[in-house]
Amino acid sequence: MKLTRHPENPILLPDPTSDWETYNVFNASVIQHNGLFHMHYRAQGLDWVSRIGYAVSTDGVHWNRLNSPVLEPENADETRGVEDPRVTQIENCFYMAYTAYSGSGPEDQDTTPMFAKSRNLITWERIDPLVRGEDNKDHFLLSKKLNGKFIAFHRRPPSIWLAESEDLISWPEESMREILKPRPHGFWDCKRVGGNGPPIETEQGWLMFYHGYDENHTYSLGVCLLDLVHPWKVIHRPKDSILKPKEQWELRGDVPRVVFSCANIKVGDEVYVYYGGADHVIGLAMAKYDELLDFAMHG
Ligand code: BMA
Repeated sequence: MKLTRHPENPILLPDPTSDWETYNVFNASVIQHNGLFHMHYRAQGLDWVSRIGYAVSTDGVHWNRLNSPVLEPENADETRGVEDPRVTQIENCFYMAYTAYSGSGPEDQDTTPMFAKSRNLITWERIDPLVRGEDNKDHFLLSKKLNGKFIAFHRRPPSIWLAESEDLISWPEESMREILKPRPHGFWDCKRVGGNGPPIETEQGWLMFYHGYDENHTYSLGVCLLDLVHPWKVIHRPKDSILKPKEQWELRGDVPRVVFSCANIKVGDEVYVYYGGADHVIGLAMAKYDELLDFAMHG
């Protein structure tokens, strides 16, 4: 099972006439709300600082962008940028997980996994980080609370972890569990793994998308199925990836050989996966929902 690339790829390009999204647009979150697709994406401009831009679409392919970012660095944790947004709607509120990048301090501790909230997808209010003082990113919230608790996925290198919180402020260490590790040498996901976008709820379990990279620093995408009630339990993990860098704009850009995703949404009988190509542009790849689920269960 492989995803099929949309023929109009890449679907979003940097804008050389802008000062904040001049060089790169990548790693986009997309959700559907009130009949529109809403995208939040990471952008880099003349100062090479990452900001988060916003665009809307009626078909998920053609976008109308807002001309200024919706989230910009605001404090010392974010001096070098706000990165890799992942938006989840829970009840009537939107939550954005993003990586604050300070660019100072030890190299493995200069990112902070942050959360912000919004009622309109445009104005965002910062909440709190999931943790501080450790190398941690690739975090996002599950679309449902379980047992009254928010569930977050996050990444403590080299694995995907899960955490629980009653209030999005305190994430007790006792709730943190390692749920998916890299596979042995030779696999596409043998060095590190991290979650993509909020998983899709299915009758068989949470359909979770993740990225992995290998010895050549090639980032690819894959899926696994998590238990509906105990999402820290992996029901099945297919061996093969579902997308590997192949197109010119995935092989060459700001960082070579990267497909990196922050969004996977069900659209009718298909799943749309949005991804950054080589940290430079945004692409879309799709699959039939039934085929993808079958692969996640038996692949
Ligand atoms: C990861 C993240 C992503 C980036 C990827 C490839 O660690 O920082 O933002 O797309 O590396 O460079």
